[in-house]
Amino acid sequence: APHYPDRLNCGQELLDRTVEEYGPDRPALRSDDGSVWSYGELRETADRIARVLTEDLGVVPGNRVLLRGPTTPWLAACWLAVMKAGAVAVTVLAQARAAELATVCSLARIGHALCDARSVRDLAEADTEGLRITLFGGDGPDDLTRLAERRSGPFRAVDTAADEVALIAFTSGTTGRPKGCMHLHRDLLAIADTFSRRVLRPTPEDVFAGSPPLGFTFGLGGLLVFPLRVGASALLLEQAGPGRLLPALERHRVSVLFTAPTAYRAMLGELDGHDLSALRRCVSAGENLPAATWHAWHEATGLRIINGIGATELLHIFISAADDAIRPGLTGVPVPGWQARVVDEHGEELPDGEPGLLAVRGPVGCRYLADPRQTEYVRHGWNMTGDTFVREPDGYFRYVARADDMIISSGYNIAGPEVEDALLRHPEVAEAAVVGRADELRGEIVVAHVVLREGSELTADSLRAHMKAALAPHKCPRVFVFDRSLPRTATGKLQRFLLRDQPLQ
Ligand code: 3SK
Repeated sequence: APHYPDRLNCGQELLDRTVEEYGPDRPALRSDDGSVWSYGELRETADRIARVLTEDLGVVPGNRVLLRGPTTPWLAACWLAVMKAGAVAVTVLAQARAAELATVCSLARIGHALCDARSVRDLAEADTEGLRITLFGGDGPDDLTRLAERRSGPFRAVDTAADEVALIAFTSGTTGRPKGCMHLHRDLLAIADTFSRRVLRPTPEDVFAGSPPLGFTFGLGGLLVFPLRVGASALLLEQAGPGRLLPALERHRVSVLFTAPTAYRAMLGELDGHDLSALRRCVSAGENLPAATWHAWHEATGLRIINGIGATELLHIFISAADDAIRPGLTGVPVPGWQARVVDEHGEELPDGEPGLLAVRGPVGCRYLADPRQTEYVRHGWNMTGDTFVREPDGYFRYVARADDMIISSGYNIAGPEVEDALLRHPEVAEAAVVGRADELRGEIVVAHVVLREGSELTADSLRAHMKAALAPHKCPRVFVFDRSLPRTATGKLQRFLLRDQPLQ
């Protein structure tokens, strides 16, 4: 695991030290309109914002500052400014509405918010007594953009302890009250010095891009922390749906891509005519990557997707594999610096080959802000991610399902993702989600929700025949439901509980 000095400011490390090492002229942040901020410009903007925070807004070290807006260079500069000012960035997804924002502001005792002028409505409507909102990108006289113009000169990063809280990343999960995951200055460097440095291995020439927003730690790492740590650049896209991503990858000659399995599948249908010759690294996380998707992407592009599992609680990816170490359909091995094992409900390690609960530990741990669920997540010194995995005899970890998504039918344990992988191997299936539904006779039955590719007229009978050829009979879905889309969270995770609760026609 990486070691850091006791005093450490991650904003200083990611920005000032990178400028020192690589010079101010290298490109740092790119936008889809072709504009580029060099490292020198990024540092100057972040320093101006840090001055506004400390000199105009009265922010002092330890204050919590909510950051809200689409993924833009200004949002990134605000994040770096908050770090350098020794304050705590509080992030929440753009999709969060007034009620969730009010909960977050009261839980995290937020005094200040820096908010993109386009994203203010819900925040302004939220019941957030005492919150001071400063907008950026607008045209008001008090807009942060104006205030920052009036402040200049280098800002010396506050001398923070390596284990001071730097970030509170809120996750709403699939259900329940939002949880704030507190991360330290050293944690933000640790994700760059473990997954990024040891598995991804970027160079200063790389151009990063992807779909997860900066408000999701998958995006914060992949689009800001990792490129900055090595002096590379990142293309920040405000709209990064598959339709936008593909042309942007081509136009900006992106070499490192971060996105989720659904986006890889969606891009597969649109690849024709796009020049992706600059692309050399493709990272997939946020959801399980089915082997069918890995192979289809490899066949179409020649690129081997780096699969990974991460969590907001642990900031970024902790099991993965790259290059020749990749085994399609498996997640990989613990990232150097991390440990993982499969345990039973008492925390006892299970033999290889037996499915159980994934337990991990490493340089970053789960620290919920004032939340009793802390003791469910951290048990016996291990972080319990809530996933069921199998450790293969060669040490590779294979994803089975979310622990609460296992289907039990006629006494058999069935993992939805295995059935989904078989569905996705049918060329006319675009998306698939498999859930268990209560059944008097069998306890649960396997139900497949399927989205077909455009123009497909595939019937349940032919899909049933495909599944019978692919899987043991007890795993084959009894019911097929054809949907136009599948319900997903703002971070792209399938909301299986909504499918389970949906009435069958
Ligand atoms: O939540 C996730 O799935 C995730 C994946 C990779 C990195 C970070 C996160 C939060």
